[in-house]
Amino acid sequence: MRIAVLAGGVGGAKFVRGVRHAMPDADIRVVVNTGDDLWLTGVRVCPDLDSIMYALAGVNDTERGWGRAGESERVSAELAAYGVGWPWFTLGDLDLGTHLARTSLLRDGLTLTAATERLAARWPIGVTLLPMSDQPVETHVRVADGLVHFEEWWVRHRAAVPALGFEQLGVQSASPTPEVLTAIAEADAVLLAPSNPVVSIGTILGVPGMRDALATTPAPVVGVSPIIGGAALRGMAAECLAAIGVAVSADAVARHYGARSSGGLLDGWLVDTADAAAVDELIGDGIRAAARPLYLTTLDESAAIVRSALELGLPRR
Ligand code: FO1
Repeated sequence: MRIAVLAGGVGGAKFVRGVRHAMPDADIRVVVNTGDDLWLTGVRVCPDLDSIMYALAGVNDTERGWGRAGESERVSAELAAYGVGWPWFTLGDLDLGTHLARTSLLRDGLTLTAATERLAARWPIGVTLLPMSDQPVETHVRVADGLVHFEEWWVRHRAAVPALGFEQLGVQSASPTPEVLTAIAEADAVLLAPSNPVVSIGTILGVPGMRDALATTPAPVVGVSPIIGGAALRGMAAECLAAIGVAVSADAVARHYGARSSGGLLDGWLVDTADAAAVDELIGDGIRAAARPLYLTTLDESAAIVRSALELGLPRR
């Protein structure tokens, strides 16, 4: 079975581990958001690609949710002493190994896709990690006094500075990679991870040509709600949704993605039992909805969510 998953960082990593656990023999290709990427102190940092790679390799810091387990910060302290880089955005020593290797491969002329394949080959991660695009697309947040990189808004300001909107710098000249288009076209099922619907899934969808690929694939497209009972599971999905005027609810996000039968994305949508009341209305709107617990607590629970999404019984078109 071939499964394509659209995913962001921390939430996406947990969900993709669930996909791999539920379908260990499947060909799993993960289309990863690169909107958080940035150049910092001379190296290319790809937060969502690294969060998923480290989690699938089992070397991630499960406490912080990002970066490497057993990390040290000697180089980062030196950078801070020199006043270089972002003192509030810690690049650990092991993590810097990843960024240095990636930067070296990019400087050798590899695409981000090829560089990612080289990095991930170090571990048996069991899935294929595919950057959404090989062209840079960087999410910036419009705040009262200008534009800041997403990571500055997210990490330095903890999203406490109201976001007036989001801009993906470079998106107009970006396109999905051939590998991404093939993964979506050849999939038996396409899953939208419960990642941030604005700055993670939304950024992936914003790459010109991505929505067309999802509209034309014969595979059913099934999403998992990142909102449970009106609250975001993690991160700042609530702040992001507010910034684009979408209500913080499981059915509002489904409607934001749209029913495929009326020109949107979704064939199916999983909501948590707390939002079961929305199921009938969503079905009325052409989205095959179902309710089940959606907390990605354990690996078995994550795998059960994935199986529920795949078992929505949606035929290939
Ligand atoms: N998140 C933080 O809250 N503080 C940090 O200092 C930080 C550093 C960092 C370095 C590399 C990297 O790949 C991720 C890092 N993150 C940090 C997490 C990052 O903000 C998130 O992984 C995503 O960008 C949001 O999903």
